[in-house]
Amino acid sequence: MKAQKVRKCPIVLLPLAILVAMPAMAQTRDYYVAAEDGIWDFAPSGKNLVHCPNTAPCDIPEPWTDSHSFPVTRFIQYEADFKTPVPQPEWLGILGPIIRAEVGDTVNVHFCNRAEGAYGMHPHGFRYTKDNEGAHFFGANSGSAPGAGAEVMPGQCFDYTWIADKNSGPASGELSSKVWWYHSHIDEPAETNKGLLGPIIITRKGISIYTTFRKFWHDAA
Ligand SMILES: [Cu+2]
Repeated sequence: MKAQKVRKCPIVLLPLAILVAMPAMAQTRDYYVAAEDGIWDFAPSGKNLVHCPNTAPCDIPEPWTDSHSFPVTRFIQYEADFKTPVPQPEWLGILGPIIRAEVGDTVNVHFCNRAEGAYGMHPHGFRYTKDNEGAHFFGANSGSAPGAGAEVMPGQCFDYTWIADKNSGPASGELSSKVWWYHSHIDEPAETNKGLLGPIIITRKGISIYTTFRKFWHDAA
């Protein structure tokens, strides 16, 4: 009997081959983020889902039983028009948008302060100049004054440029991505407790092509 040869489907494999063969192109990614005051319900279900003596859910203890909404200030992502909010998954909770980059990318964060206090955006993991540090921080060794983006006054905007270099991504042997934080950094403890913080995910060079393809595959299934 003649052995049957398994034939590869060129239609399916060709795009995959192109994707795999494509060099990882460094990208410039733009994010539009505003700081805004608001009210946040910390227990929207009306139940305590976290710290229960036995099994969750349980009742919310006093003095918070009927008082679990408080003033917050948060990072809200918009489209480039700064009018249309970008929806984010509910599981992100109070956090600001996920800022994603691949090693080699440049991220421009267009930040507008629509809140009442002075705030900024300071990233961990990225490389930046002093003006793009976004932290009210005197140079540790140089004593240099805080940069231009350290403190953005109410009603003002600032464009931060952050670079994802090799050390921003995972080291060899680590998983595909590294998670960092960004947050306001004038009075850091007070501002992060108000809600002014969010995640940064930096993937290894070339990985985002795989992620894109996997998403396509997943969506098509
Ligand atoms: Cu920090």
